[in-house]
Amino acid sequence: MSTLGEFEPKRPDSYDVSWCPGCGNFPLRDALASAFKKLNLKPTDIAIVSGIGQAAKIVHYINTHGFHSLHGRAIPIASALKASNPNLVVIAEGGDGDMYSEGGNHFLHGIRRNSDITVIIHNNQIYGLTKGQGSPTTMIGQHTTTQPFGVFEEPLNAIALAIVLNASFVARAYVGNKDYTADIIAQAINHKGFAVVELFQPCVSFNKVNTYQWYSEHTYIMQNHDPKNKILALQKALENDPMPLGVFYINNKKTFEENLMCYKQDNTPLFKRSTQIDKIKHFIDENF
Ligand SMILES: Cc1ncc(C[n+]2csc(CCOP(=O)(O)OP(=O)(O)O)c2C)c(N)n1
Ligand code: SF4
Repeated sequence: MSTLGEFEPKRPDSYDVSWCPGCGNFPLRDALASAFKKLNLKPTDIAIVSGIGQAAKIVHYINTHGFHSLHGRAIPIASALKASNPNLVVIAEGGDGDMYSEGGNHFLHGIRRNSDITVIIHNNQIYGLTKGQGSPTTMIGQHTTTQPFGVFEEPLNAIALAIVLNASFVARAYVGNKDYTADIIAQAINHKGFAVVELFQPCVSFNKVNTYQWYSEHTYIMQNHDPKNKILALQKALENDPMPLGVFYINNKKTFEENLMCYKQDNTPLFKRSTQIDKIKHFIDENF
């Protein structure tokens, strides 16, 4: 049995967490650790890859393997990690800016590739780390540091987008409900394929509109929803107010790793195989 304590970061007592008091990243981190415990995972079973931003700092605040990478680049790095070691539980994390803007391209093509990874988006509907600019999910009309007259661009509906792209697993939760969030994360990790999990995560410092109370009043948990029905999933994803929470869509299909030629006859993880440097050198000498 694993315990929650195992996921506490191994740091001296004086170590400071730089998230603001009350930030929604705290309950999100607790829910993540609870999901690991629920699945009886050990810290060394898991690798979290993050981009850049407040959300992306999570790798420092939870005890697993961690890779704090570049803005918007968590998904390709996580995909490579999973391809190299399919036995690891691989999670990519970042904010709504990181995943949908700077990393938007990787979000689209990651869904198409279908690596067996879980992608967790901390959606606070604002750029937190850089102090409150409008992000791809900021609501129309909201006044921000860079949109003082109000946002006029259409917010991105990433849940609907993921469903349209035939993502393997698409879910959403709100971190104000930690147990439910932990349950959704656990389902996503258990799912074989690219699992998109968008988590509403209040930013108490720079988003004074989408507060804890706002999310409580503007979301609801879907009951008796059939996640195998794509049209129904899309209909649910298009509901604006209140916004549904739960597993919208499940589409079981072969993963990237299952499709890779190198694993067809030999399931030894790539990172354990010897590098045949002479063959590579010979190939380059012969062909270039
Ligand atoms: C390529 C690049 N563009 C911009 C930045 C500056 N930058 C750092 S974090 C960030 C926004 C992060 O917002 P989000 O991903 O929503 O995460 P949050 O901080 O809200 O958790 C930006 C624009 C950067 N580091 N690299
Ligand atoms: S700025 Fe917002 S997202 Fe960042 S730590 Fe503070 S409350 Fe959290």
